[in-house]
Amino acid sequence: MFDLQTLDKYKPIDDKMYQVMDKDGKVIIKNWKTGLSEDDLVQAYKDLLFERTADQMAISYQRQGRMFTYPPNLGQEAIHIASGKVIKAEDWLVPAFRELGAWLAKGVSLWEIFLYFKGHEDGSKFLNAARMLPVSVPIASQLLHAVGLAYAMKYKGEEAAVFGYVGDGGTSEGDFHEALNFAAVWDVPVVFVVQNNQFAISVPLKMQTRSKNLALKGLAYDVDSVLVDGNDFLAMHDVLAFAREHVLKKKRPFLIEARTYRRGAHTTSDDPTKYRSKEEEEHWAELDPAARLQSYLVSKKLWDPKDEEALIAGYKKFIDSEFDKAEAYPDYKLEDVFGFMYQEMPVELKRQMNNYQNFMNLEGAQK
Ligand SMILES: Cc1ncc(C[n+]2csc(CCOP(=O)(O)OP(=O)(O)O)c2C)c(N)n1
Ligand SMILES: [Mg+2]
Repeated sequence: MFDLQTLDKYKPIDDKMYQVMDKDGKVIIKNWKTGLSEDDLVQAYKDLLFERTADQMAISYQRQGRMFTYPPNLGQEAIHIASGKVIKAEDWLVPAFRELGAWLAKGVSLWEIFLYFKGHEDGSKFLNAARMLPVSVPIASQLLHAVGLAYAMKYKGEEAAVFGYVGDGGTSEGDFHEALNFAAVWDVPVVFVVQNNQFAISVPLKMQTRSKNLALKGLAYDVDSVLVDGNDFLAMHDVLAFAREHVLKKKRPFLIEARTYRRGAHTTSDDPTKYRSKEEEEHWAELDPAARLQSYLVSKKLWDPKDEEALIAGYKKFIDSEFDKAEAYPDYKLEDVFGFMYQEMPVELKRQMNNYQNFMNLEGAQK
């Protein structure tokens, strides 16, 4: 349980990090209780395994040349699965691009995600996910949209929260600071979730900021903030559930720095062996969120690792069938590349489209 007293105890200025489990999945807080049922805890672990399996297979499809690019989630799943358990249907989810498990919990279909990373914008339609924005590639720009959405909800008198995601690198962007400032000045219910995975592509955190931690950055804007172990599912769930209640009750924003590690590459175009050590990777492998949640569940006699192989085999079949759906989806039409900018296409854009069409009709151009 995380409450106001806990918030007071974990002051970002003291660089204290909220943690429920140690690296072996043992609870380290006396008299700690979770807000989740046993079934929820088991389902959370299954969801984590599903995200991890889908992630590995996505990398493999990309390596087979069947998908353009992909940003791996390995190591950060506890943040995503805890988010999925907390974010309600009426809340908005405003993603960056590395929150796969949270998107799935919101109702996005895996085949849509594959379609998007195959370069097809229809993958952002999210046919079954209400209240979720598309992936935002311009780093941190999404947080301004998150604040705008929260302001609109406040204006309409809606009681719901907005969850906006950003990376550690994103906290160096002006948009991050503008978003925090507006959220605080306008008194809007946004939960900012900073996934501090230690890197912005190849730039390590210590070259990114001189701030002791990233939760501190919220305080200057009078935004309540906390640093939490992002590889600790139980801690993440506590803090996210508290944050949702807090922003709705106080009608104020809240910032969470989730400390984690991107165990994979930045995207499938990256090679992290060029800029980080094996020792560092091994250190973080020991703090892996799946292993810790598994140990916790085993110690509570809620899980038997023997069941995992069959479960994952079933997931793989399903994931393959979702990829087949994405591959069977019709190609986009040339007009679609130009068509979504304006309600009516301006003359200049039409001219460009015609030029492009003519070019594509030249012999050999289609190659
Ligand atoms: C405004 C902007 N600048 C640069 C880039 C190129 N870029 C893509 S991802 C990335 C690093 C982001 O790091 P972080 O915010 O820590 O997120 P992570 O990739 O670690 O999840 C950069 C610089 C971009 N997409 N947008
Ligand atoms: Mg990062």
